[in-house]
Amino acid sequence: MQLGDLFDLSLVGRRNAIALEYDAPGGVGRLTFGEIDARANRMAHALTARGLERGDRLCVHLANRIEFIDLFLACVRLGVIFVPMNVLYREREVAHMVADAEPRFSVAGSEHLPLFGETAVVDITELAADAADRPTDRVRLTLDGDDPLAIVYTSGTTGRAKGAVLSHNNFAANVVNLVTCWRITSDDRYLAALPLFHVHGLGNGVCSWLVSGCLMRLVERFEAQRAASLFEEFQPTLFFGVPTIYVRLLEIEQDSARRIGERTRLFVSGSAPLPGQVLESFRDRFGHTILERYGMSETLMLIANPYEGERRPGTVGYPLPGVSVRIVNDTGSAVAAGESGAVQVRGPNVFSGYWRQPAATAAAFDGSWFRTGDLGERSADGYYTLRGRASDLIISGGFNIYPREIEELLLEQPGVREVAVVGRPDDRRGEVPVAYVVTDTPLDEDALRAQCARSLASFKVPRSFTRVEALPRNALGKVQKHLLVAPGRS
Ligand code: MLC
Repeated sequence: MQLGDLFDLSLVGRRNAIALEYDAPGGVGRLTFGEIDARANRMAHALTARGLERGDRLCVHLANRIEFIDLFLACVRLGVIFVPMNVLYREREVAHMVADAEPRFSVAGSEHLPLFGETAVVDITELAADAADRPTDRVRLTLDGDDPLAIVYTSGTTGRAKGAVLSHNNFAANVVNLVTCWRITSDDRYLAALPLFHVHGLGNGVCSWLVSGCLMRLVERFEAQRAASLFEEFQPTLFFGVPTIYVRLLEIEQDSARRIGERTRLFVSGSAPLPGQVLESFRDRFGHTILERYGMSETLMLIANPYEGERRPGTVGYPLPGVSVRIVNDTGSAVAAGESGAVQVRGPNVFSGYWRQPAATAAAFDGSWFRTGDLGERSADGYYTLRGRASDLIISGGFNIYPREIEELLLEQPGVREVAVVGRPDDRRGEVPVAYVVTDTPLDEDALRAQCARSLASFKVPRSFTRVEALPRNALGKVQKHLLVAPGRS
C-alpha cells in the first residue's frame, strides 16, 4: 500500500467531513477532506506543468499554511522529493541546501524570495493562484515504497547540514505505529502548533491526521500568549509538543489548565529531553502524564512510553513495533541491561542514508544498525533511558544546532583564531548556544553577533561571546568542550 493510499483512508466516507481548521483573514477557515484532496490534485497539476517529475526535488520554505499541505500531498502523489526548509534559515543556510539538493525549483513566501539569490524560486502566492485554475482529477503514479519521499536536512558533527533521505515506506511505518499505539481515530481533534518543516510536525502530526481522518487545527506557530485561548476554543484531544512548549504551557492559569487537561486525551513530547521536573509540574497543573517518546529526523519515531501502562519519567519508554534497538560498548558488543552504551537502531522507519554522501552514510551505520549518536541504557523491564549524546549537538527549543556550523562562520571573521561553541543549560529552551573565542584583537562581540544574525537562523546565534586566551585541549589537541560549559542560565 502506498503512502498516498494510506492517506486516502481519511477520505473513506469522510469526503464532506471537516478536515482542517486554520487561521484565515477575519476568523477560522475550514476545509473538508474532499477539498484537501482536490487542492492536492490541483497543486500536482500545477507542479507537473512546471516540469516536475518523479525523483525531482522541490525545496519548500514556508511557514505553517495550507499550501504547505497542498505541496506535500502533491509530492506524495507525484513521487517528487519534498525538501522542507526551516523558515528561520538565512541565505547561507538556504544556499547550502539548494546547492546540495539541486531542486528543479524552490517555493517560498513572497517575503523570503530574496533568500534564494539567483536560484530558481517560485512565489507561493503565484503558484497557489496557478493551482486554483487546474483540474481536480487524480494524478496517480505507481510508486515504489522505497522511493524517496523527503530529504530532511539535519546537520552532523562535520559542518554543514546533510540531507537524510526518507522513503514512502519510512513515513508509512512511522504513522501506522503512531496511529495504532496512540489510538488516534477520526474522533480526535489535533492541535498542530509545531512547525511542519520538521519530522515531528510533518511525519507525526500531518501524517497521523491524514491517516486517521481526525480534525486538525493548524496554527502558524506556537505562541505562548495565545496558547490558553487556542486550547479553550479548539478543545483538542491530542497535542504534540517539544519540551519548551510544555514549559510555556505551565504559565497557563490553574483553572484553565485543569479544563484543558480534562478535555485532552494525550499530550506527547519529543525532539529534546523532557526534564523530569517539567513532567511533574505538568501533571500537577493539567492532571496528565506527558507521553515522552524518542525519534530523530533520520529515523522518525523509535521508542515511546506506552499509551496504556506506566509512562516512566526520565525514560523514553520501549521500542515501537518493528523497531529494534541495541546498546553497544566501545568495541561494538551489545551490553547487558542497566549498562550504558551507544544506542543503535534498525527498522522499517530508518532512513537509507544521506543524500549524495556515501562516506557520511557509511559512517552512520554499523552494518544494518544506524548509530543514533545518543548514549543510553535499557532497564531490566525494557524501558530505555537516554544518557546524553556522543556528539556535541545542541538542542534549543527542539531545534537542532550543530556547533561546527557556527564555529566555521566565526572562524571566517577577521581576528578570530579559534572558537568553540557549546550549549549552556537554559530553563525554557533546554540549551542555548554560547561561544568561546580566541582572538588576535580585542573581542568585538557586537560585530560577531551581527554577523551570526545575518547568516544564521536566530536560534543558532550564540547568546554570549567570551574571549579566552586558549581553548582547553587534551593531549591529542582535541578541544575539551565539557570544560567550557558555563552553568549559568539565560
Ligand atoms: C520559533 N520562532 C519561529 C518559530 N519558532 N518563527 C517562525 N516560525 C516558527 N515556527 C522564532 C521566533 O520568532 C523568535 O525569533 C525565536 O524563534 C524564539 O521564539 P519564542 O516564541 O520567543 O520562543 P519560545 O517561547 O522559546 O518558543 C519557541 C518554540 C519553537 C518552542 C515554539 O522553538 C518551536 O516551534 N520549536 C519546535 C521545533 C521542532 O519542531 N523540532 C522538531 C525537530 S524534529 P527571534 O528572531 O525573535 O529570536 C526532531 C525529531 C523528533 O527533532 O524526534 O521529533
